[in-house]
Amino acid sequence: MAALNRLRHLGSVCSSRSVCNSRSVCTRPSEHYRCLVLGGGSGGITMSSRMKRRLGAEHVAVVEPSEMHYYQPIWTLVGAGAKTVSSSGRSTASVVPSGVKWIKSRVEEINPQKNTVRTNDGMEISYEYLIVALGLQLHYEKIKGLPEAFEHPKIGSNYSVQTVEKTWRALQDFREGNAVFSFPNTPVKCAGAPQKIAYLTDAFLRKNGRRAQANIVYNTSLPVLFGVKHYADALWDVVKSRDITVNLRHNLVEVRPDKQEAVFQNLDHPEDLKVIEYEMLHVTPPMGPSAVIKGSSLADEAGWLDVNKETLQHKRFPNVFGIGDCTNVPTAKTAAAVAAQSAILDRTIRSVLDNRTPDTKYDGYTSCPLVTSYNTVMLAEFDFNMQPLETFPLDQRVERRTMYHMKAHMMPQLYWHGLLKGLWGGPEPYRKLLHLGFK
Ligand code: FAD
Ligand code: UQ1
Repeated sequence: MAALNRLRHLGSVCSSRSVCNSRSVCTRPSEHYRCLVLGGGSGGITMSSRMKRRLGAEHVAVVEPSEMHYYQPIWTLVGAGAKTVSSSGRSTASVVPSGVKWIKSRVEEINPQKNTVRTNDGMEISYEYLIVALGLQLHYEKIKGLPEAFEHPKIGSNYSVQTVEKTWRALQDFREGNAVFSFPNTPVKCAGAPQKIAYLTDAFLRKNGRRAQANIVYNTSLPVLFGVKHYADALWDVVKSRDITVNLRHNLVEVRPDKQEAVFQNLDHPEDLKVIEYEMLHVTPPMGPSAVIKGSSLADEAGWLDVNKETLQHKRFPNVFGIGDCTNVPTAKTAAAVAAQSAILDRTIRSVLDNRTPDTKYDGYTSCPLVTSYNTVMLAEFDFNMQPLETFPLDQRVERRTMYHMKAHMMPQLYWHGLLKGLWGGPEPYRKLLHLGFK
């Protein structure tokens, strides 16, 4: 139940930092930093490290309410039993760069006209430069029956730390019937993850001699299997060879855990509702912009942080910048994109500090290691135009063991010791080097 409440109230952490004098007059402490970073996830910690190098640790603060920082990309493997959830987390205290101030609060309001931010415990923090890295919000509650249905067995979701182990439980308990996977009708982070767990389920059931008793169904709201045709074509071969049923334009709208039923709406014929009985259900929740950004003048019409897609500088407030899932940068939302964006944003901010117009040009680099079994990955890498932008001079549509090794063993090290320390800005230099002499 505690886990459920956390899912319902992602964000209602509350404490009081008010200072009261002897006459019980309460004042709200205020602080000022040259650079204030909102959110201590992948983008926030990475930029805190880079800003510490640029400005000095004492001039940087990061606002983040969570005690723990998670490496979310590994949750795909946690849901399939190949990694433990504990291996995905470290304390926030250990990842905030030394000397940088960690403000353990939740941002409630951003006021870019006054260059201030207000937190849930009543602090007002002013800044010279603001970096917004608040990620996105999960909306399990937008599916009827959720999040309560997570109290029941046979249902899980790799998208939250509270539910990822439930996917593994459901997979182990699978005996006979439908294994059903969903993809919502909203932007999502790591758009490959909803289908990766379907491939891992296939591989697990084959390994355990139960595949013949299973009907694997991947229902996606999208009109395509994957947004980049180059990889989508190869993925269609994968689903065919694994005997996975794919239904496009099918959106999960209700879960009935008592009957083990999932209800999907056909988005092309909204009156058409299909009920499917499940033996295992993996839910990818609807996602949306951070409520704090949506409620501020920093948002675009849809609620995402409104930045220039090449420089990552805010379109109306030149001392405000954004990185990662919270922005309206039109590329797939991934940690790989955060890596490439961090190098760009560092250069943009250097230009602003030097009083020069930023001339940085982010190309939209993003990557999705498509796990297709317990030892293979198809490494998708692409740009704003949904064109492949591949690091290795190989046909990356091929499922490879080396790429699985990279995803499962090398990427976590690169994340904790490279990206978060501000030392990894994406593979562009290596791509250029490796493609010397190739077309
Ligand atoms: P986050 O890392 O989510 O950080 C946002 C931070 O903001 C959080 O720490 C949060 O607590 C904090 N916050 C939120 N609201 C407030 C507030 N009001 N005040 C203060 N702080 C707040 N990416 C890849 O590159 N490759 C992959 O293979 C991959 N697989 C994935 C698989 C899964 C199952 C998932 C869930 C994600 C995957 N990703 C992958 C995506 C990747 O994890 C995200 O794109 C990345 O973490 C985005 O970084 P971010 O800083 O924008 O957001
Ligand atoms: C990457 O840079 C990155 O960020 C650390 C990821 O997130 C976990 C990735 O999944 C990938 C694939 C990259 C890109 C790196 C290489 C070496 C292709």
